[in-house]
Amino acid sequence: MFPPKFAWGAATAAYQIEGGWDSDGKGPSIWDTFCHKGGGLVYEDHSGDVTCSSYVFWEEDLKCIQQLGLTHYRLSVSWSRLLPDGTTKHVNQKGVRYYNKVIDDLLASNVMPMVTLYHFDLPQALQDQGGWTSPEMADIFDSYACFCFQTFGDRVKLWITLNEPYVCAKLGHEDGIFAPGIKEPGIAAYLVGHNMLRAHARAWHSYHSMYRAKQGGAVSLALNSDWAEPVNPASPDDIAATERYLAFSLGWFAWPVFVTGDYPEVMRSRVELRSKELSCQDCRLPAFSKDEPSILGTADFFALNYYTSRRVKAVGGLPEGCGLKSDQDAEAVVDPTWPVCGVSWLAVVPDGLRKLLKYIKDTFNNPAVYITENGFSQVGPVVMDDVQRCGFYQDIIQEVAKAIQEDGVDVRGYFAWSLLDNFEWADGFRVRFGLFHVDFAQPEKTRTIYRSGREYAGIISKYQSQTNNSQ
Ligand code: PNW
Repeated sequence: MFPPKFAWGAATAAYQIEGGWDSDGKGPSIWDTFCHKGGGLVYEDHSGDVTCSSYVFWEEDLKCIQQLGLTHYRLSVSWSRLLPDGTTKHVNQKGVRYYNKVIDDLLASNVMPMVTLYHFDLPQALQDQGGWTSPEMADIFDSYACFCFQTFGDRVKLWITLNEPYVCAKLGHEDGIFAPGIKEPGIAAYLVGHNMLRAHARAWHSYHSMYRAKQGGAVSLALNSDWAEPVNPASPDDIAATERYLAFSLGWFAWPVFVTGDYPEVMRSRVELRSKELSCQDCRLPAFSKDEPSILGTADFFALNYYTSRRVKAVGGLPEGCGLKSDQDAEAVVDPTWPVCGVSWLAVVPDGLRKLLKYIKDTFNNPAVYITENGFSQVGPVVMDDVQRCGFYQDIIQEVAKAIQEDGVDVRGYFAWSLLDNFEWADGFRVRFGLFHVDFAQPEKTRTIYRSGREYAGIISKYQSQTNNSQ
């Protein structure tokens, strides 16, 4: 059983589904630039230029949402579609009109929108001024967030400021495999993470002081985390490495917001130590200023993106080559023999979600939790009759039920990733996460429900009718 007001949702992100990359006055984002560079940064140089054309075919998406019987839909708004140069100096009214229609159509269908302000697509004009490595970004993001609260907040009651700051920092600025493609191991990522936390906090404080009383919504940031267990549960070194692994991923962002207002102690001490060992000028992990609004307490709920679990072991000594990477600071590595399905990084471990939810309850003072993303991908030939994914959704939703009933975790909602097959970042269209198949070869981008989509619709209607009957 699920609580009566449980949110049954699916999620998407603007760059991954909208297309219309330069339509109607939209400014370019860092993903437009990254994809247009070519040279194999993205699988077969795919791009989000057109993708599902949701900018044109929003009403088709709405039909999919209705067909699934969703109570909630998580979408992101494209910053550079609303504010082409990233600042409120110039507002693109056609962008405003588009999202107004999306929001109004959802509400008219009795579907609650959850809106993400930033899902990896920074306006290129802001990247040209240093992007997230610049401390100015906190103020600039705050202005953008206030613009969105002001414009859409009469109808939107669930807000996510930033999606997966970990992925932006690490994949975007350390590994360089996501836009903006910067490879500055161990320095830029910490700086970016820091400015993203400052930006998020600024926006939360603005909502809290200027909009909450009138609009009555809730604001958080979506944090991705794997669940992690030691390779050898009897090894104190592996146990400690597993704790470090979690501290350097989820803890990096969750500790400042939910626990202390600062990074996990083990993260601070390890980065300091290794900075000394590697003769770095300064510690690399920035300090929060006492003169700025606090980071602690700036989330009204816990938003979790969960995909997979890892077995972790300790590594001793400094690895060869560039030793500054944040995962090398953690001195914890993932066991490469852990089985994966679908995309290379996704091992299907449904009970990892239950364990992670319990960990979140115990570590972060029993917050209300929304699972803002969870899903399983298809690679290779299209399988409409995707029984494996039907089993996946059955199993994982069962684990969420157990977390609620047996572990007492306050889970408020579950959002499947994703409503549609879409542009899966560096993997292009090779990897399909949708509950609906999208025919990218057709100009109409025809959406067709997978068997797993029908399965999810069935799960939703089953639980919805149970709660309705018991009321
Ligand atoms: C999330 N990794 O990103 C994003 O929020 C979605 O936009 C994305 O489509 C979804 O997960 C599926 O990948 C991630 O490489 C991207 O570990 C990459 C990783 C994790 C999350």
